[in-house]
Amino acid sequence: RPRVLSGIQPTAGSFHLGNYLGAVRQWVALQETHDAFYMVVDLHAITLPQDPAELRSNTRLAAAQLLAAGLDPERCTLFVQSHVPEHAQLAWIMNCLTGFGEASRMTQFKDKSARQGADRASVGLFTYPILQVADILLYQANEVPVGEDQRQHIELTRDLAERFNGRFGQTFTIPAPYILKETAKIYDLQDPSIKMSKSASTPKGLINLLDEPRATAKKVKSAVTDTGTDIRYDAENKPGISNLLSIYSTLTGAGIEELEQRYDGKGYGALKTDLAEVMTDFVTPFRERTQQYLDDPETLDSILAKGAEKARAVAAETLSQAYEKVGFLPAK
Ligand code: AQP
Repeated sequence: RPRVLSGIQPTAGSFHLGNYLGAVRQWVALQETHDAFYMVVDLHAITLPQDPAELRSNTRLAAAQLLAAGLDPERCTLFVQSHVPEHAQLAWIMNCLTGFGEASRMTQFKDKSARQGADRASVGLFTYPILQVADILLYQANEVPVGEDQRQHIELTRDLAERFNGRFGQTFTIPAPYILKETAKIYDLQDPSIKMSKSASTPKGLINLLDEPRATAKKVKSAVTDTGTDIRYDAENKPGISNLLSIYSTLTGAGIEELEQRYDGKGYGALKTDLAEVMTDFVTPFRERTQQYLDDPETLDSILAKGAEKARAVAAETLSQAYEKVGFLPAK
């Protein structure tokens, strides 16, 4: 079976709708057809300041949400990044293969460091994409299911894998991004020109999956649309309504054209009211399942411990090949 690898940060507390539709939903589907490795990326989280106790509880919370979303530990390997030290070890080698200018071109770093103030941004934030390179290459992943915002990092991964292979001999699989067009980028409900994001969105524009369902329904009903009345998918001229149609279509399985016909002449209000209900039906059981996993931390921790063991077996094998190729003297 081809292999997939992806990760999600534990920082947000709750996943948002963009995380779910852009990435996690695909993870759930891919565990049926692929040898799937998914992780909570706590090493990535500390690129921004974290409260230690919160980081720990957010890591469990992220794992609980992944299980609630449908990941099945029998079908995939679910683990916490810091439980597998090989990530940091391979990242060091990759750091040494990356040009400073090359790393400086990563747009996510530019955006995030600008938001923080360039002087306050950590070196860890700068090398974040290179840790991601190591994450992917350690598992010899063929595909990486992510949202559009990660495409540049996958390109960097491909470049560095080719560079390493070219310099030291065939070692790493060259991965491809797995990005679904319809959900590659979910937009902020109040400002459909920006992606829904935990750090850039306003609270009203961001759907957190663990929020009170009624608050979520309210956000959907007050989503920004345009001045027209017709319900038509047109990302350029009607970005707000197109975003709602994408969300609706993905959550229900109804095609965009089918939705356009269903709401023909009915106005934005009807679409929003129905989407609010669809969203409520989705988040209500999701919250309950998440809470069930949180109520049983022993089971959760044991799932993560088993996942880490499986992940380490693969990661250690790749790392030892890389160490040998680079020329490190084996420890006796
Ligand atoms: N709006 C989005 N649409 C589609 N996919 C998205 N992803 C994030 N936002 C959207 C995808 O979610 C996965 C996990 O994201 P993450 O938590 O690891 O990273 P992130 O990009 O830091 O999440 P945010 O909310 O976008 O954080 P900030 O605001 O800090 O930048 C990834 O596959 C991502 O593509």
